[in-house]
Amino acid sequence: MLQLVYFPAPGRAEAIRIALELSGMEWEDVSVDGAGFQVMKENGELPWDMLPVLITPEGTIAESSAILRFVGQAAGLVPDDPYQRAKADEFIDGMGPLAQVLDPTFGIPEIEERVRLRKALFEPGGGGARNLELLQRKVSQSQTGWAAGTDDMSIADLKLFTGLFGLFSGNYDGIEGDVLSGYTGLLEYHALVANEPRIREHYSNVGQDDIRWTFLPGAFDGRN
Ligand SMILES: N[C@@H](CCC(=O)N[C@@H](CS)C(=O)NCC(=O)O)C(=O)O
Repeated sequence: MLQLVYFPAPGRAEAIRIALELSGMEWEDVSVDGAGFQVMKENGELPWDMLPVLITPEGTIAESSAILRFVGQAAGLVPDDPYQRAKADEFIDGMGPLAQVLDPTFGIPEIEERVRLRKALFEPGGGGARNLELLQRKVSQSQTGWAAGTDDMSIADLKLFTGLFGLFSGNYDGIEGDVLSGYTGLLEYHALVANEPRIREHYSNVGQDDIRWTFLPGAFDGRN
């Protein structure tokens, strides 16, 4: 039995959750709050003092991308071809700056200041907008439509789909879904992944009021 431990949000665990579901392996989704996180940290249960971690019979794996590669293999989402596998890895590693774009805003206690800084991130020239433009360029250059140009959907797509569109769920004050209306290439990519049969099935019980609404087909239609 595998246990994925994270906070009760999609965040850095969501791509892993999809891959675990698609892998058919037995696993448990374990949610902890801030206090639970502190306990794990103080007990030395977190290899890099952070979540998510995957607890396996052999030991604990940390770092969301490493866990994704591990479970993605079992889900058939790691390309067999070495070049394609390297391109998927390249894409995942290249997404680092997107994951970090909000990090400096989390420690800001005043909501007005947090909202102001986050809105600025997605205005022209902001760090968030630069990441969106880069990612849009990457997906538009793909010959197959999949993020890393692989023949089929790969772990890079799970990482991009959840990591990018999850930012616009409303969970992060100041980041609204209408930001994406100017990024038609990213919205086309959203449609490709959200309508992929395995992804569609995975989110089939999710409603519009769920935090995961951003992963549903047509989620951003008419939001401008
Ligand atoms: N590079 C790590 C980053 C993990 C990370 O930033 N985790 C955050 C939650 S998304 C965390 O554990 N924060 C708690 C803290 O640092 O106090 C990964 O991708 O797994």
